[in-house]
Amino acid sequence: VCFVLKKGTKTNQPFLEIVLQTSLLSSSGNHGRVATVLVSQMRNNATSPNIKVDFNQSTGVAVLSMQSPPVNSLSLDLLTELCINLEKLEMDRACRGLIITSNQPKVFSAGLDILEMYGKSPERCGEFWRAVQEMWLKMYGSNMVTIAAINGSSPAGGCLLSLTCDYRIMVDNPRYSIGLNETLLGIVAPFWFKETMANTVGHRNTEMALELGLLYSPSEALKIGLVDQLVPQDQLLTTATETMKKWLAIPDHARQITKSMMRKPTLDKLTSNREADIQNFVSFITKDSIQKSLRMYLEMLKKRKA
Ligand code: CO8
Repeated sequence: VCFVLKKGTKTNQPFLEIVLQTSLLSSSGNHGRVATVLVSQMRNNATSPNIKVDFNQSTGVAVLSMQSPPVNSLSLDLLTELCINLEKLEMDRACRGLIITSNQPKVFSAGLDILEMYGKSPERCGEFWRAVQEMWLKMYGSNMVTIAAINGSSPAGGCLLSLTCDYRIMVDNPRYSIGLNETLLGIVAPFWFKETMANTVGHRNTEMALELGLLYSPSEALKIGLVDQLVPQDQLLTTATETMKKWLAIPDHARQITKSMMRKPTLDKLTSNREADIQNFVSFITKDSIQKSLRMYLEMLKKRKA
């Protein structure tokens, strides 16, 4: 079934679900979780617990909203749902564009769920990291036109998620920030985070940003090209929709081949090193000193709130 069905193949819902189940089970080994999410998706075609998808058949554009309170932190559950929905859209011939945004106030995504990396077994950490890789591979390698409509803060993994898109539009509110701030947590952004950033803002900006764990205001982010456009909150989705029209006016095959030419070298590096990258992550994140740094960061977040 996997070989027969591709994006562009006419298919029906049950068939599509079989493909998704096959591919996700083989990559995550997470049988119970995937099965649960699939069952809930079959009940409600457009919404899973932490993700809402509005697909407009006439424009060919889907709006995917993350709705995982309080801050859309990328937990294993959210990542799994994200991957399932992305795969579903990718395989739907009618879907040519994807706008990704947040239904949470003030936050696009707080990045990877720190609780998934703190006090967890090596096996669980490995499972989590595979899901992070899967999300990145699907987003960065997507054939769809992808636009991030960033309506709140977007640190670390949240920034990475928006960097995987073809175009980024951010709400112009100085209280929001975006950047790869991993070093502030005492952890190190892996090579594919770094390359996604460098492919967008260049080597020098990335070097400074990553070493210092910089979080940029929207206007600073615009200045270095980390985002492409700033808009007031109430114009975010209309601007994203208008921008999408421009991108969709380009013939799909020419745009897709060009995108692949730009991104393939980076994608290939992770694809051919996935297992080693998981091993690196697990041995790094489970070190006592790194666990201590994460605990201190979590405590800092709590104190800041109080
Ligand atoms: N993971 C888990 N919980 C989180 C996270 C997170 N990333 N971010 C916030 N929370 C929790 C808070 O602790 C708080 O919990 P509680 O209600 O129990 O006290 C709750 O979410 C709400 O948070 P805030 O009160 O801080 O919400 P605000 O609206 O005031 O602020 C922010 C929102 C700006 C997003 C703020 O929460 C924040 O700065 N969060 C931290 C973001 C961050 O630093 N993320 C980095 C994650 S690491 C990552 O993505 C890449 C890791 C790569 C690993 C590589 C290793 C090799």
